[in-house]
Amino acid sequence: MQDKSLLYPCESSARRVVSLDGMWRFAFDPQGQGVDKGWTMALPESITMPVPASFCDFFTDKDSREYCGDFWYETDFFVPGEWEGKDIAVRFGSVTHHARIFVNGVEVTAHEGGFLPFDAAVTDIVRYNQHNHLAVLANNELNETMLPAGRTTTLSNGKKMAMPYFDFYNYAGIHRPVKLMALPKERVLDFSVVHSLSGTDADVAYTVTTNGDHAVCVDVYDGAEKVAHADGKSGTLHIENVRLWNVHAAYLYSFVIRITDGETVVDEYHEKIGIRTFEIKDGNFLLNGKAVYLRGFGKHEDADIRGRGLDLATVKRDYELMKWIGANCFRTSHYPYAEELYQMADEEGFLVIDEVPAVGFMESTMNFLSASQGNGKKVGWFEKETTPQLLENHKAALIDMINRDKNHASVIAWSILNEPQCTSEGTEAYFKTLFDLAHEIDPQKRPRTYAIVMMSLPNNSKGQQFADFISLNRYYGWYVMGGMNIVDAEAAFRREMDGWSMALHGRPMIFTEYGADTMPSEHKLPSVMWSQEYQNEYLDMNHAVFDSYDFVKGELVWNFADFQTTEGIMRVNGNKKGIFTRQRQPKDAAFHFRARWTSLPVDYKADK
Ligand code: BDP
Repeated sequence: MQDKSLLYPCESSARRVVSLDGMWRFAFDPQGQGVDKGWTMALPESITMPVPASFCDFFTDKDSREYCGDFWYETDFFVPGEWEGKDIAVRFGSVTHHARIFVNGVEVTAHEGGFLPFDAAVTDIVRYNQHNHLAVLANNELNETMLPAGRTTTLSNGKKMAMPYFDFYNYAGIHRPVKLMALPKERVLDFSVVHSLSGTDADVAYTVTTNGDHAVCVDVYDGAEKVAHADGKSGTLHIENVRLWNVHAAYLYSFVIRITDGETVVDEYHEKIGIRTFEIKDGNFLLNGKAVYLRGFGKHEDADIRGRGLDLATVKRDYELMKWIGANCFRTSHYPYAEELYQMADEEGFLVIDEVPAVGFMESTMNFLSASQGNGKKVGWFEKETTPQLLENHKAALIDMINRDKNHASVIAWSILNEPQCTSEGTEAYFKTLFDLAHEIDPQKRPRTYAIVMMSLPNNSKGQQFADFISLNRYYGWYVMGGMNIVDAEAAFRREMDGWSMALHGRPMIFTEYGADTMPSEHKLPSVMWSQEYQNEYLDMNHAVFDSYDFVKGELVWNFADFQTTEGIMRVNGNKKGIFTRQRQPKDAAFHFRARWTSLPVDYKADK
């Protein structure tokens, strides 16, 4: 199967999907000897390992939890005889960070990047009506051409250690569902939709890509009722009296794409799609033509025990909490999340800023975890020997993210980097390539942004002119002038905002990060930093600043919940800036946000 497709697996009259999730077998391979020793066919010694999950937090010894290098997963899967004549593929939601896939001992594919899906074509290798062997050789080392960026060091005992340039734990493993698929030889590879509204009706311009020449048609259903039909690989679907997708009031239509040969259905693909428009106009975010003020979080895929592995129970709890608190938006900091999260956002009416894993693009000066260990250096990130390769990897991840997520109503914008070092000469060329690419491949031409680090100001941020809206990560009153100094922090913050007001040229600004580490155990009157009282004072100051600048059109606090990081003197078993604990219970600040976000009008500051 040559034809790459990032479509989410679906069952239909022409397609079969079987989950391969469950208890697999697992082994570390610190010497990198597995391939030579035939581990592709069977692991000589293995332990059990659940899929999907990070392997790290199951272990009770530190060497295993912190393991860095090659590791293997294996399982068996059965291929039904009635699938003969179809194309067979194994689809991984994600494997972090590098993966080589072997079926019955034969290498079928390899993939770079730990946060996006890929397929392994196995049609010519599988044995029908029999069990087949599936092995995954993965690796979690970091380097500077990767997204996310970091490096790998070797300790005096010979063991490797990951040195992330980013502030989240380097969880690794098979993080997302694994599926076995039987697909028709001639099939839908991709499709896209672009919505426009006229009065009470909608026009959905669509394009379908297939690997054949047979006829294509698209039907749209509202429940059981067919509401639109069009023939051809591209065209327009007209929906009368459309029920639009909206914030906290989602509505999804069922799109069915068919390839037909006379009366015979060759392929059939289903997807639920919300119809809405999203644009920036006159400094506002407009959803279906109406202004919306963004409120919500920067998040992580992170939870006890399973690490970064997809856990639908945690996903459900997170959405319930986000509804309770009055949020309407989140950023997938700092990587594209599992597809199931965007499906939930579509169902629940949340707005998503989708971020590619371009994080750690700064030589450790801002990465205090590393800098605090004496590794801080100042060089331009986009003038390094590694930059050309990094750019290639960045482009590949951006293309796959946009292609994967482009039809979600919930996805309103692309975040192309988080906190890059963007003051040096190479920045502009690097940024331009990626911002142009995002525009070129997204049929809906969603706005593009990147999260701008502290000290990157309007006069020294070389990439900011490419952003359709400005996203700031700011920590006035935490990293900068915290505690009693918060008065000066506010004054400095306002000075910076005055500077930005001259550089926006009509673009809206949002905060993609602001927050204060807070131990749920600590209360103190009057406050001290790290206490719950200080978190609220910090938020009051920040919100007062946001409220006095009309061009601020959104606030995404850092972070939804406490999350695991590398150990270090700046972190107490993880980052504690959560508004909820890692176990998803509220800190005092959660009630603070609930009061604010449920009372701010949907279109707060719209007429300003
Ligand atoms: C920013 C990063 C984020 C960190 C956060 C923090 O974008 O990943 O977790 O600061 O320090 O620099 O809490």
